[in-house]
Amino acid sequence: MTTARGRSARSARSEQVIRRLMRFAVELPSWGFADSGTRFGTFRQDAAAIDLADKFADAGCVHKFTGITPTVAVHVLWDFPNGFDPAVVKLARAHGVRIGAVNPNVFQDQCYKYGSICNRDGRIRRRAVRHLLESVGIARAAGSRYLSLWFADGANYPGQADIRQRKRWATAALKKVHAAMPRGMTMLIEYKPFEPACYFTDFFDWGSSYIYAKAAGPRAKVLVDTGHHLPGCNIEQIVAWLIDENMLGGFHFNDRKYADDDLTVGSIDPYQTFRIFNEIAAWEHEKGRDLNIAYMIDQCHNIKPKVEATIQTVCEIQELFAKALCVDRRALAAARAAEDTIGAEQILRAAFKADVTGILRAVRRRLNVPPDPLAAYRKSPYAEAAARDRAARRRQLARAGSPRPGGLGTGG
Ligand code: RM4
Ligand code: MN
Ligand code: MN
Repeated sequence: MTTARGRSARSARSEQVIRRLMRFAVELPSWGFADSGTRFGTFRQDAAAIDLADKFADAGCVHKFTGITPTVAVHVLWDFPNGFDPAVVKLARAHGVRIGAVNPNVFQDQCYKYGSICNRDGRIRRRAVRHLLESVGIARAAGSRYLSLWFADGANYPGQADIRQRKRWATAALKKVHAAMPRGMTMLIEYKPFEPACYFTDFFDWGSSYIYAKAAGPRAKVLVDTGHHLPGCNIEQIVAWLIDENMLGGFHFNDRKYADDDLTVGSIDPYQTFRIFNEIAAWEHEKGRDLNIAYMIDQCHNIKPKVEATIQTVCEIQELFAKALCVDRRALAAARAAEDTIGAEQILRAAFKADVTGILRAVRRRLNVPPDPLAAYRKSPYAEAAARDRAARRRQLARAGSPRPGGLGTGG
């Protein structure tokens, strides 16, 4: 029987969930709007972003429809190929977004064949550190809070490299970079078990990132890219541990089937993303405050239209967090105390299966965005106009003889 008291308790809970979702933001990757492919080739899209202005325009469009993506992560070499111009801060603002995490690139230049900050050659290590320090400067000038580091360093064959020596070189470099960061900046250290180095990578799992971060300094944290784990890995346990150690810096969200597939969040295993959010929601419930981390997307929409795929992703992330916020924590605690395994599991499952459409609608009404952002976007003329405009500009660029701007060729 539904009592009035039950109903009002439920609506108070919903109001809390709505308020939390109003404080939830997801960061978009600039590289998610440009042409991308696999190492076997890239299929181009007319509507793909050509330059940074297009990327900001696309991100601004996603923000307009979803209301929760005010920032855009940038990749130093891809977004500022001719150096950083402070005017881009205004450019972003003109499109209704701000610059988010700054991602240096110490993996593409020929000199990094044998690594960057782990390279045997001190000159290359110093060059990589110089680029990282420049990126700190860019982040400072862009008003960004995050320096987001990913290294392709590693070895391809047993015997090739001294594992411990490389660890020490990386540590020394990170310390230097950390020392140059202004107070309000956080260093995010990402990891990935393989690729492009296929015997080992120098930043291979959360433990390695944790150890590097601890050595680098107090404002260095671990960045969990959900696609960067070996099959079967319990990612939510890693997340729970990092939260408990105050060492979780943020996420690169994506989904995967086999390896670092960079598929759309929720396309393969939405329950896993839910379980990750459940750890966050549990901590927030316990502490009574928001966990201060970066929620970022890192996906490659190789064949999907990019803005649309991004809106799909953002809505999926928001929905999965909403569901995790709906877990009945009191009932869960009681089930655990009674060693009621099935009861506890059912409480999680119930939240995962719950219909949160009403909650999301309420959030979107307050954010002044369409109740179904994806459907609204699909009806809007944005994609068609972008395709027309960008195809024409590409023809012009080709006539002027400038090479087609490259994005990420490897699937990221
Ligand atoms: C990696 C990782 C990083 C991204 C690079 C290019 O797999 O996900 O975040 O910057 O790709
Ligand atoms: Mn990533
Ligand atoms: Mn990746």
